[in-house]
Amino acid sequence: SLQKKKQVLFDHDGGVDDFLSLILLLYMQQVNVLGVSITPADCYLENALETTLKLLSLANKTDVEVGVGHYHGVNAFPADWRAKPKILNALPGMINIEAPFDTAFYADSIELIIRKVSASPEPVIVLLTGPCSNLVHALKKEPAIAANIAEVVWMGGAVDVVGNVKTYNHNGTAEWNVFWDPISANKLFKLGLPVTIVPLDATNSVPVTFDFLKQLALQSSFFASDLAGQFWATTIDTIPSYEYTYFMWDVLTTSYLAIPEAFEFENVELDVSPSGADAGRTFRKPGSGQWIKVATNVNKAMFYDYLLNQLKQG
Ligand code: AGV
Ligand code: CA
Repeated sequence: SLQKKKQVLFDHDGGVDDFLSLILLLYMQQVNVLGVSITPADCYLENALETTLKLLSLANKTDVEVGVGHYHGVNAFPADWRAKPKILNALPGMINIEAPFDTAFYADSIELIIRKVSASPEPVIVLLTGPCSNLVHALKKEPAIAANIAEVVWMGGAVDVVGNVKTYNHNGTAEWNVFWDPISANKLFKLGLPVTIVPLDATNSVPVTFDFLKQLALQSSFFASDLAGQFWATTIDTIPSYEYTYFMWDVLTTSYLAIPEAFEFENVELDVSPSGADAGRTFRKPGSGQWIKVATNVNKAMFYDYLLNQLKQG
């Protein structure tokens, strides 16, 4: 089409749905991926780098530069969650792809974000499917890049619903991406950037169901559908040990770039608790002037249809 492509910088944190988001993003017609940055939050950096490089290779997009984050948030993810995506690199569709995943070869995330946002002739959409630390640190180091950010799109928060953090000394009100580095999240909302969040309020309505996986399996002659089905299958053991269901958290957030019309939003003055028993809680704070565009609902049929269609690749 004649419409200009959206220039997107993607920072993910190596969870299974972060990689499903990367697959989706790499095949999105309306998007040009400027770079991919990894936050070592819901992953171990080496594994996540390897998976990222393999997926870029499979999509014939090895020209997309990758950056690695070295900052660690104050509230670590459980080690078994972080180790989980290691299995992705051993799947039949992934194991034989060469990927030089020595982290020393790759740019630091903060440097990558500053360089890519500064160099883009068009304002950039920064898509975050993990904590927001790399972006906030980049903005601190080089505040001028704010002028070339069109929108920050972030999977994070739980506004009017219960959070998903269940750990010691916490009251359960926070979502994990915010909780990992609540200080950066607190800063992000104070910067006056156009921020759109897709919180648990919206993602709770899109679980990864067996019905969806069965439909996906029926189109597994497409390579992307086959691979995505294998990725999702690796998440099944999280049921019901910690939470009842794995959700389309990051995948829904990424889909917003292509099907914004499927979403309902509310503009909310929002704040983040930086510490304490509710660290990482995203809460309404009228009068704060911290206006955030919050996804509150999604047209489920439109979303699942879009997803199934986009995975008909290869
Ligand atoms: O809180 C949702 C975020 C998303 O970015 N992540 C997973 C998604 O990538 C943390 C998370 C919450 N529950 C989880 C998570 C679970 N059961 N397993 C792994 N990660
Ligand atoms: Ca994630």
